Amino acid sequence: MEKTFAIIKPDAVEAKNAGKILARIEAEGFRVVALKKHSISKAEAEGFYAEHKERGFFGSLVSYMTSGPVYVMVLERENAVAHWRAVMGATNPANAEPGTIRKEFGESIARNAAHGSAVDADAAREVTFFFSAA
Ligand code: FUP
Repeated sequence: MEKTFAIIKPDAVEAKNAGKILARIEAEGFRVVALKKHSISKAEAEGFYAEHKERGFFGSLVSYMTSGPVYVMVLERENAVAHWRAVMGATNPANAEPGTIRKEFGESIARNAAHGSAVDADAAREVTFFFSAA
């Protein structure tokens, strides 16, 4: 079994789509190992997205991620990292496959409803960023 880290982002929480996204997570066979509603601080957002700090969208990404509460989660299933990325769809909802979370719930590339770790090493780092070891 593999774990990944996921966020239901501020736009989706604000739009009351978190329940639908959680239902999809369960329908996809994930076990929700940990879940909390959390208001991300500016320092947390800057640290979490540090790899993007030189990008033009960094400031707006940080202000968006701190604009309202999110749900942070640890999800487990076989092939969890790749499967959650597939269920989320492409970063830009306009390019996401029909039926994916970002196609269904994302508003734009900046407000794209969900986050998922890109690779195993990121999942381990991102889980410990928001959760202490159980
Ligand atoms: P992803 O791994 O699919 O979340 O995508 P990235 O790591 O490339 O980007 C992280 C977040 O930065 C995206 F979810 C949204 C934001 N972003 C923008 O706002 N504009 C861009 O052009 C690219 C990414």
